[in-house]
Formats: sequence, C-alpha cells, structure tokens
Amino acid sequence: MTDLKGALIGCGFFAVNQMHGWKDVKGADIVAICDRDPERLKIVGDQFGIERRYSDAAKMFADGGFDFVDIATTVNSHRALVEMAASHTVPVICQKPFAPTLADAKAMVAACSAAGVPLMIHENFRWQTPIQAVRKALDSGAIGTPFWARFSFRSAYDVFSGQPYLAEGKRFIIEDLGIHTLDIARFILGDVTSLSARTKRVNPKINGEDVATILLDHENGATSVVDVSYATLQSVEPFPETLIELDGTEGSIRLTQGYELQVTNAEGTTNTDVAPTLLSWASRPWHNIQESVYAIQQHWADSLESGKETSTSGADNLKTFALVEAAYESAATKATVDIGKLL
Ligand code: NAD
Ligand code: 89Y
Repeated sequence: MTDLKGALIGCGFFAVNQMHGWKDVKGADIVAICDRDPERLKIVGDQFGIERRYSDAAKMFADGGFDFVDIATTVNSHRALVEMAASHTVPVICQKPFAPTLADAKAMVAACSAAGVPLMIHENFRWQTPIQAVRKALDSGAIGTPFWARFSFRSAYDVFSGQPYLAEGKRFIIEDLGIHTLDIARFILGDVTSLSARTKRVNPKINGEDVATILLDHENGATSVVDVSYATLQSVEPFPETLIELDGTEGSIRLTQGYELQVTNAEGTTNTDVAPTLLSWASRPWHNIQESVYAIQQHWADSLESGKETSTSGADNLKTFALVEAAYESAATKATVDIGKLL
C-alpha cells in the first residue's frame, strides 16, 4: 500500500513518543510538523528529519499535502484544531483528554461527522499488551461471565517534572490518568449506566485532585471499581501499570504488578508473563505506554486504509469522556450520576 502522509501538531513532551511510533508504523509517515513554540519545532524537526515546519496550524492546513493530522497538543486547543481539520476534510487523531467539556467533545464529533472524516481519540491504554491480554483471557471464556472488577492505578511517580501543567489545573487525576482507567473499564466490561465517585487532594503543591475512587454500574450488570492515585508511595513503584482484578462465574483473572497474568478456574491457575516489549526507542518504565502508542497508531493507519471505524473513535470516546464528567459531578454532589443523561 502507498504510505499515508501525516502532519503532527504539538511537538511537546509526549509527541516525541508519537513521532517514534510513526517511524515504526507500516503504511504511514509524518511529512510536516507544527508547533507555535519555535524551540520545540526545531528539536522535533531536527530529531526526526522533518523539513516542512510550521508555527501556525492554519497555514499548514492551507498548504495541505497530507492525508491525516495527529494533534498532540494539550486539551484547550483540541476543539479548534479538530474543527480546522474537519473544515479541510482531513482525517484526524486527537490526544486525550478529548476536550475541556463534554459539550466541546460532542461538537467535535459532530464537525467530523458532518465533514465525513474519521476522528480517533489517542486513547492508547487499552492498546497496552497486558490490557489486551486480559481482554483475550476474558474473551476465551476461561472465567465465564464477569460480574465484578477492580481497575487500579496507584503511584507516587513524579509526573509533574515532565508535564508541569498537570500541577496547575483545577482538575488533575481523573481528567489526566483516570480517563485511561475508565476507558479500560469500558474496554473490559462494556458501557456504563451510572457511577458515583469520591476524590481527594493529598499533595499540597498541586491544584487538582490526586486521588479518586469511582464505583461503576455496567450495562451487563457487572460492578467495577476504578481507583487511581498519584499520592501512593509503595516499596516498588508500579508506574505506569494498571492492575486488574476480574471475577467471573467460572473463575478469576488477576493482572498483577510486574505484568503477570493469572487465570484461575476449576482446572487450576495459569500464570503468563504479559510484559510489554521494550521497543528500540523506548525507555523503562514508560515502555508500556510507548508500545501502546505505536499500537494505536498502527491501528489508525490500518483503519484509514481499510475504511473501518477505529476502536477509540470520537463517538466511542464520548462514552469514556462522559464518565470523566460524571465522576467530577458525583464527587462534587455526592450523588450517583446517570450516564445516559449525559450522552
Ligand atoms: P506539552 O505542553 O509538552 O506539549 C504540547 C505542545 O503543543 C507544546 O509544545 C505547545 O507549544 C504546542 N501547542 C499548543 N497549542 C498549539 C497550537 N494551537 N498550535 C501549535 N502548537 C501548539 O504537552 P504534552 O505533555 O506533550 O501533552 C500533550 C497531550 O498529550 C496532552 O493532552 C496530554 O494529556 C497527552 N498525553 C497523553 C499521554 C498518553 O499516554 N496518551 C501521555 C502523556 C500526555
Ligand atoms: O498524561 C498522562 C497520561 O496520559 O499517561 C500518563 C501521564 O503521562 C501522566 O499521568
């Protein structure tokens, strides 16, 4: 197949992973980059040998010459840039979090749908090797019908040194990290009908909440708990592992720290190492996330080529983003929030 040509907007901290990922993806290449910060534009342009460089996204779209755009900026610019892509009928990938509000996210889905262009949210955590392994084990029928789960991410890793903006916002862990954990809950147990949540801020140096506990009712009748913390110091730091406990009518699945998958049923227990691959450009402990960046970008290239909808399309991700909004609403009001009402 002919390589798809892509353009990337936002050459910051995380975009470097995306640029490495695109180098590995079969069927797509980045031909132009854009950042309003000239220093970041130069660093990424020089590192990845990209000649076409722009400080203004509108100018880059006007010049054209690419088949899709990959938006790797922080949340406040997402809506304007996605709508710009739609107005030029350019298929678009947008980093998480989708948008500042659910209303913005809905408008972005509507703009892309009206323009007839695919929109994928770069929701990469469900593409992590250990998470895919849990889904495969569940799909094999080994534990019967799932009725309960816990999706847990507890860490004291200093995310603020690489991403200082995370300390500044009124919202922190649910919007930044819990969004992934909520998406994993949907990926494993299906859509959610209602939730309730409690939050805390433990670290006095940041503005938003760094601990959240969320109770979810799934459409299939299962119950799950999503618990996330950046205030939890442990003997062995698990960042960035999501740990999973999943109980079914015929057995259970455990994804434990160190990337071990245990599947137990009447026949006994099998233990499998489901550690992610350390890609040539990756570094521990980020390699789990980095491999999933490559995986979701390969999925995008394959989906664009085949015309199939992506796993984390804008329409799909509205259902994850609604859980974020609902969790903040529930934490503020102490009420249970009906998800259908938000969508
Ligand atoms: P960053 O601040 O380091 O980089 C953002 C870059 O975008 C900056 O260089 C900035 O100058 C540029 N930019 C902003 N608005 C622009 C505009 N309108 N036009 C051109 N350039 C613009 O941020 P980051 O840490 O790289 O995070 C970017 C996004 O990636 C965030 O939404 C974050 O949540 C997400 N992220 C995702 C993962 C993941 O695993 N999916 C991990 C980390 C960060
Ligand atoms: O921004 C976050 C993300 O998406 O994954 C981990 C992270 O970098 C810090 O919480």
